[in-house]
Amino acid sequence: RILVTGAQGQIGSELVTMLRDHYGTANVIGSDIRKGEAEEGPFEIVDVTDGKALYDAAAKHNVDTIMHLAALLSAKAEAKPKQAWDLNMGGLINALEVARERNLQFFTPSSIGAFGPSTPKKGTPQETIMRPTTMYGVNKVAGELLCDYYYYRFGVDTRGVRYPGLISYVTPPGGGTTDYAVEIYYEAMRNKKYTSYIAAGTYMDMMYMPDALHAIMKLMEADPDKLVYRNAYNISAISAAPEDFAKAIQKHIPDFELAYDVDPALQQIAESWPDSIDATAAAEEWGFQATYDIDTMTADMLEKIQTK
Ligand code: VAH
Repeated sequence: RILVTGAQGQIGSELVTMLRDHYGTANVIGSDIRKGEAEEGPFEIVDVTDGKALYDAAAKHNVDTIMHLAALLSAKAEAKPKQAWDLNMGGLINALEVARERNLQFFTPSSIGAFGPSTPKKGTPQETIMRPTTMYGVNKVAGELLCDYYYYRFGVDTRGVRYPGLISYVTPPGGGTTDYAVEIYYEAMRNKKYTSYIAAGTYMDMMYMPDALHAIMKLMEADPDKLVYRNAYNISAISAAPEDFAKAIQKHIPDFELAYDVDPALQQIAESWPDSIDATAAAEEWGFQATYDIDTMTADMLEKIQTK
């Protein structure tokens, strides 16, 4: 039985659905600071900065796994760094404490945002320099170290992946630097035009949500003896800049136009992150593989947004 925090978020909302399809609705408990209207299965209103509330939710449903997704993403975290620290680190240590006290398996994502300007940008290694220049990145590096600590010190089975920018059509993302890559599809459908706040030629790792969710399943079901890194694995699928999305969209909407109005703060964040990271360790240790490339993702995104 699994407790998912951040169940109303971009990843959490689809993760709950996928887990319920896999393990049965009654076995997946969603939780977030507020309840969505269309909640089908078990749900608890939990503020993850309240450790007791988190413990009580895990105990009430007698879960054996916590998947901790509640967090502030990079752009929002840069606007409100102290609140980001309190939620991202306070929530994480509360969730790890519950996992320790109740002997739960644990998943939380890191991000390409854990890397900084001094990190090699192309083929970023699994083990490399990590001196991020954003509060979000500081939270992700500290989070990785904290999760490894709970594994080595207390034997908590913690596992994580470093997510690229995630693209999805179910729940609009909030506050991410990479979210231009989601907005562009909606604007392409609505107006056949999008003005990007990230400059041309700015490469970042990206991934379609189905691959992101599949990676969690693969990692959590992997043989623990094969896991060297645990927190957290580089994974990626696509390395793209805004013009690459435009080219892929124009195959479906030929007169789609991309314009630029660069946001200096978000551009600075994007430039501090890698262009393409190396995911060999994940492939070797637990069989990670992405299935969507920018063309198959674009076809699916446009089709799903059209029906939405
Ligand atoms: C963000 N989408 O932009 C998230 C993610 C790598 C980017 O961490 O903050």
